[in-house]
Amino acid sequence: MASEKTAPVAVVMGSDSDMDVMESCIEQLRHFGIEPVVRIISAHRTPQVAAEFADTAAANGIKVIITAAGMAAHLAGALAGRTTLPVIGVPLVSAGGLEGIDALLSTIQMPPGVPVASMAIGKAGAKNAAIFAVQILALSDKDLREQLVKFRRTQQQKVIEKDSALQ
Ligand code: RP5
Repeated sequence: MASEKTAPVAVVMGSDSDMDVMESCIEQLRHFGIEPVVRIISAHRTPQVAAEFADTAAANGIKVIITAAGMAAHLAGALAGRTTLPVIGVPLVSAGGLEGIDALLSTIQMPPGVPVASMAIGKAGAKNAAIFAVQILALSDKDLREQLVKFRRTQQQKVIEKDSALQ
């Protein structure tokens, strides 16, 4: 795992039970050559650790923070309130929860002044969080920009091939 000093992206999840879904986020980042800092930090169970992480993230070289949490998912907002780094939130489905709607609303409904970029619920959101983080970094990174163009082209080609196979 890359050290916080050099990794530009952090993937922070509220529980180890979120890891199954967030693996797809981590894998997607690796596809673009980014080895993220991965942490399990809970806004509710370890609030002091969350505060310290947010307070030191920028100084540790992190440029984008991706968070993932289920239920009353306050992790993204709790971190966003303590840093000016962009925070991307992935709402997750939890056992006994409300199919992720609870986490979606908790993540997305931020008060004006402290934005969180909320993705879709679950795996799609986890993957998109990685791509969105890359898009942010690509603003000042030509290599990432080129990789994104290639990624989109490959994606487009796959759909066209599937369509052709049906004709
Ligand atoms: C959230 O509560 C976590 O992000 C997780 O999605 C959910 C349940 O956590 P566990 O009880 O599985 O640790 O804080």
